[in-house]
Amino acid sequence: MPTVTSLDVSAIRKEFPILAQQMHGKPLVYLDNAATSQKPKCVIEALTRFYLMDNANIHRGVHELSERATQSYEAARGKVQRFLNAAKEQEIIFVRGATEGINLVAQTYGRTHVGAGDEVVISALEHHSNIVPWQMLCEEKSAVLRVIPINDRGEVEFDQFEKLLNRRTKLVAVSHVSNALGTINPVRKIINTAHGWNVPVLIDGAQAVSHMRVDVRNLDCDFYVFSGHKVFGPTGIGVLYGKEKLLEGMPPWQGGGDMIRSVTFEKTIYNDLPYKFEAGTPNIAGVIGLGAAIDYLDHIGMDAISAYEDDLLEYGTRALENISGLRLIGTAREKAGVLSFVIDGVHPHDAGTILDLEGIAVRTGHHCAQPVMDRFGVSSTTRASLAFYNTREDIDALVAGIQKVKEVFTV
Ligand code: 7TS
Repeated sequence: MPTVTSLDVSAIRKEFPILAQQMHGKPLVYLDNAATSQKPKCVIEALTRFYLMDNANIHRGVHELSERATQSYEAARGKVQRFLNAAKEQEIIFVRGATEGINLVAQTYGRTHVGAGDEVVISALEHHSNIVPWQMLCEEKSAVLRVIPINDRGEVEFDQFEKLLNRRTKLVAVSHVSNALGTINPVRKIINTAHGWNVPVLIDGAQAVSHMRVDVRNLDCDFYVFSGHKVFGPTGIGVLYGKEKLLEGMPPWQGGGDMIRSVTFEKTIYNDLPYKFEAGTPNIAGVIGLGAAIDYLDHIGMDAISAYEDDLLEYGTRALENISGLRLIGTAREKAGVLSFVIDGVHPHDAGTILDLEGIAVRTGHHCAQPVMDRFGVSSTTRASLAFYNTREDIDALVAGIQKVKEVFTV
């Protein structure tokens, strides 16, 4: 198998000081990127610089510091717009993360468009944060949640999706990439088909943006959400993209400062997009840090990252397939970033604990996707999840760690 050499991974790793550590006396092998990604120095420096030199509240001060903070904050909105290829900056709403973005859409668009007997369609691959907000909405409105089933590889059954759509369908919400299995969903096809019924589509991109170029105009999705911390940015910041026309028609979610144009006790006039949805002092430093992460990714190139990771995932898949007694959970033909597995006779939690002693960080559990676990008849898996700073050596260390796990459990 040829190695993709377009990324200088050893130079890249120097940008992530956290990786150059030992855990339990072993070099850290960080394979928990689906939970959260590590931050390059430039992101950490952007946060530090903001607090050292530029800290002020935004959109309100006449003084220079506030002006500077506002400019950096709004410049980051432009970076996100270009990163997603959105048509306008006003279509980028800063939120706390993917979870908050989905809840915002459920509580505004959902509450105004979904009524008794209407239907919301999700897939069987969803993270709890793309299930529970829709369940809450459906319960409140006496609407029905419909679920696209998945096959034994962990791929959505597209023909079943087509059958679920009808004139009561008011929204489709699906992940771009599954966090538990790594399946890349055929979102373009899903969006086209839903649009055939005039049904808008929300894409949960939490696990996609760090692995591939995302173009919301090309996808033609109506809403797209992601979290900054999974794309090498800070925690506590995320993005909701929405088509301007839809966002314009939605009521605000939270009320407070910055989201109004004028307030009297009789009537409040709401602010324009995007501020209508950004009540209160936002996570200014987080936004600026996210902007720095996007600059960094632009510099490396999402296409180079995708190609490198595809090769690494292929290498990892082959390596794990060759381990007897190990079963990969999630073998979709289109996958990104995730190797989820179970080992005969070993509880995933025990596997994770032994791997940790070898310096290998993985996640074990249901990955906030319990219905996926149920579908595969397991209560949990061990999940290794990749980023572009991972290497074949990391995979080799994982394989050696798994052998150790097996030794411990066969004695
Ligand atoms: N959607 C998907 C597909 C996710 O993987 C996650 C987090 C979320 C939404 C929620 O993101 P948040 O930043 O708002 O919490 N997934 C994981 C995971 O797989 N392990 O830890 C968090």
